[in-house]
Amino acid sequence: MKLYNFSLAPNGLRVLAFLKEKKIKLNTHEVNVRDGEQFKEPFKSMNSFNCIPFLELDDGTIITESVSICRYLEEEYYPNPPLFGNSPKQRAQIDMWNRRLELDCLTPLGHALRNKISFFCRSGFGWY
Ligand SMILES: N[C@@H](CCC(=O)N[C@@H](CS)C(=O)NCC(=O)O)C(=O)O
Repeated sequence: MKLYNFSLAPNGLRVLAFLKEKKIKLNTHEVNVRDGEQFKEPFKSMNSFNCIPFLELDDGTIITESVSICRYLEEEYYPNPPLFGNSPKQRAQIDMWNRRLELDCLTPLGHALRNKISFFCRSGFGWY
């Protein structure tokens, strides 16, 4: 199993914070998204969304999305401490805050940065 990540990227940091909290050491490969490595092989064939983080399982399965990666690791290998909740109520509350953070905060912020800040446009993050 190998994690493809860029430790300076916000979603990469989400996974790194999760790993640190759980004291998990994973085989990791840095993909420098500032240099556009996500658009080059072998990464673009591994993850057609051209972004990090993504997790490659031993059977070749690719899991993208930071929260899905963390959830998989917790459920399959590292249940303690349980960071996704212990009961239906806790799981619902954790899911609720994750969705609020992503839909109302991170996504609009990401679009604004990508399209308005020249640094991100120049470095290949821009969509236009
Ligand atoms: N929803 C995805 C977002 C992934 C994402 O936007 N990753 C950024 C780094 S934080 C990326 O790889 N950007 C490169 C690009 O857009 O070209 C997740 O949580 O994993």
